[in-house]
Amino acid sequence: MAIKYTKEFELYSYGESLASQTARVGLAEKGIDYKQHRVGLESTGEHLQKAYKAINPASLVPTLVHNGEPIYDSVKILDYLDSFAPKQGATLFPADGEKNAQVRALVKEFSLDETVGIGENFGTCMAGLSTQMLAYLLCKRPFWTVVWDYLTKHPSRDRVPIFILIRLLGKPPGFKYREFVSGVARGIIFIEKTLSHGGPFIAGEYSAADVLLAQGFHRLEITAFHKVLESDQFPNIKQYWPRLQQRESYKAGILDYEEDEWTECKAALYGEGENPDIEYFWSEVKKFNQ
Ligand SMILES: N[C@@H](CCC(=O)N[C@@H](CS)C(=O)NCC(=O)O)C(=O)O
Repeated sequence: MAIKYTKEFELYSYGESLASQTARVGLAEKGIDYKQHRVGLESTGEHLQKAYKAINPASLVPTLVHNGEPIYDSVKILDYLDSFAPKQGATLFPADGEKNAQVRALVKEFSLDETVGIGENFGTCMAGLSTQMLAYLLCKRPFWTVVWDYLTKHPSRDRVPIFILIRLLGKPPGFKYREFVSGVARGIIFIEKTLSHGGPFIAGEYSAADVLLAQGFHRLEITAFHKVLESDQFPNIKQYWPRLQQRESYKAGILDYEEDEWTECKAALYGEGENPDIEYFWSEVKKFNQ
């Protein structure tokens, strides 16, 4: 189905969505210019309305539209961009078979891969960390409006009960949140160990796996786990994170799209402090390191 367009590449995305950040960092790394269409998520439910469903029937962001043809899923978008412009900008998926397999394995671990359950890889645990923020944003809308919208318009049956529950409670259930924190602790230890190869990026050379970690680490900052990235317990990460931040794509794909409602939400939930579950994070690190 062709979608109306005025520019060769158009992206439908939301500022602080992890998958949207992946697509925008990828576009920046490939040096591809595009027109951005903002699609509101939890605080407005714009993604559940007919206009966006006509572009993406799954009601998810991002959607890349290339000459009117939609490409869904942030990792597929990275793949598409790399094949479209193999010689332009960074190589996201290396040509060498062994390296390529290594990058793809890392990408599977760090992405919002729908073939794994929520909380079963680092990417979906990072998304889980955001549920405190998502609850805050959902609470901007009346309870019954959220229930109606999600029950009648959200195509993902797995996600509907989660959104309704966090809207009802005004926050994620504590035990569930801790499962995500635990998954992130495990992931951080894995990343630290992987980086001990001594190369500048997670697979040695820059790749799609670094695109995913740029948004993942940015999310750790937003959810007030920022001290994890500065800790002497993770010396490799401490050097690696500034390297990602120094890339132009970090500004172009992430910082330039910060949402005011997330800035407000971060201040309301965490102020200048750390995440209330930070001690639990460190206790999980200690447990896994024993
Ligand atoms: N595997 C997909 C996941 C897309 C996804 O889950 N996007 C989230 C934002 S990061 C979304 O649209 N959430 C809205 C919702 O589920 O209601 C991708 O990587 O693009």
